[in-house]
Amino acid sequence: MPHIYIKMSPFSLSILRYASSLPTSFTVPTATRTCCLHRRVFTGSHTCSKKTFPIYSFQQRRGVSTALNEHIQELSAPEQRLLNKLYEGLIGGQRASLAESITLVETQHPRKKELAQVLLQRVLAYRREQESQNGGKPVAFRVGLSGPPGAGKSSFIEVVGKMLTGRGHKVSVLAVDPSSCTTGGSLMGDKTRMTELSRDMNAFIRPSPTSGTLGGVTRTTNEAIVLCEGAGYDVVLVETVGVGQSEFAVADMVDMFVLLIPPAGGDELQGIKRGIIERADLVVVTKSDGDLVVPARRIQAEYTSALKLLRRQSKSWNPKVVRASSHTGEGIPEVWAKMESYRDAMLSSGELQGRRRAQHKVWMWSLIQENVLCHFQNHPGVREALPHLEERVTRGAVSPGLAADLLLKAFSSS
Ligand SMILES: Nc1nc2c(ncn2[C@@H]2O[C@H](COP(=O)(O)OP(=O)(O)OP(=O)(O)O)[C@@H](O)[C@H]2O)c(=O)[nH]1
Ligand SMILES: [Mg+2]
Repeated sequence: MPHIYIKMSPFSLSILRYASSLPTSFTVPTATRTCCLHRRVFTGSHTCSKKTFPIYSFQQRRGVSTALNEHIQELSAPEQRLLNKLYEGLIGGQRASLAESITLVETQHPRKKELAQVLLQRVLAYRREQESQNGGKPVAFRVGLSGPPGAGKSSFIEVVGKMLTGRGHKVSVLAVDPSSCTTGGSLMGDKTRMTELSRDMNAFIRPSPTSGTLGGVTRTTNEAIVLCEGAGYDVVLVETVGVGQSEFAVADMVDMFVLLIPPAGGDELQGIKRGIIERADLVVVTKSDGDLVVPARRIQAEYTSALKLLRRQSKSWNPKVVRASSHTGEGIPEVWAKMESYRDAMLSSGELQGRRRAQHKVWMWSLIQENVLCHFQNHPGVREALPHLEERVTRGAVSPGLAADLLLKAFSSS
């Protein structure tokens, strides 16, 4: 059934994207197998057992490992050269190579997508090596920053970023823009607002990709984080507006999640979801300067008591509420000091490493969900039956449960 093989190729590749970071005792045969294949491409090591794909059998045609092996051997000489050039440039810390590599992971082009995965596997292997040299601890610190539109996120990142590069850090800033998924437009004009940081040679700013679903944008952000770390950026800041689901997606890809809140009236704060306050490791009340100091203090007190009522997320850290002003710089070093103490506490308790491991699983499942749903919606049988069934469900002529069963049956019958 060649058509299934073709359909499964990107699917299996997506699932296996992160496979090589799994422990060697991991027992999903496909994951282990592709991991081996990818490693073999770059290191020439490892032989793999040839098992069949656990769900879909390709025995009639050939095993998946052979198919993927072919896929990798198909890399042409120019493709090999491109990947080598990108990899060497990237780990050498060249910004142009990093930018080009991120463009590659953002691409919709099927072949380039495959090349991106090969590059990513290699960067992951390099990063794992660095981590093991660092006593198994992550070498970079990932911080997610979210808050309502206009909360002062970009201004805060600009000031903190400048301070950090001044202290010898290499800082990268990535944006997850929920508006890019629906309108193709940009809700956050980030690059323009970080004028100084964007000129800093030790900073790398990457605005959000301008198209795709939230799933797609978050996938590429996860991958861009890996690439930034490979390029030697030891602080990765991810900005997102507190609209839609993007802030939850960001909370699932960082070591520390920071909520920025402006000293505004009650109505504006209504929009902040309770669920996201629960995820915050730190709340920063922004714009604490001039006339805004008094409301900023009030908001700080309100959030401090609100946080006390929430369930603790971590054994080694209690979420805190601090005030800062990006305009005067007041409170900025203190905010970073809090972030560092969070990182130190979480690293020494091992919680940070545990969180990253759990995030790998979340990441894997979100890829699976995205891919499976895509396959489902594009399945000829489903596409044929869907309009009719949807119409009947809307009319109440068929129960949603029955319609779902029928569609799933259509999907699995061929
Ligand atoms: N008074 C004062 N104003 C600030 C401060 N930080 C930011 N602002 C102002 O708040 C407005 C929004 O700032 P941004 O940094 O762009 O906010 P943002 O949260 O990144 O905005 P979006 O990305 O559009 O959601 C701008 O007009 C800033 O000048 C501050 O510390 N004090
Ligand atoms: Mg912004």
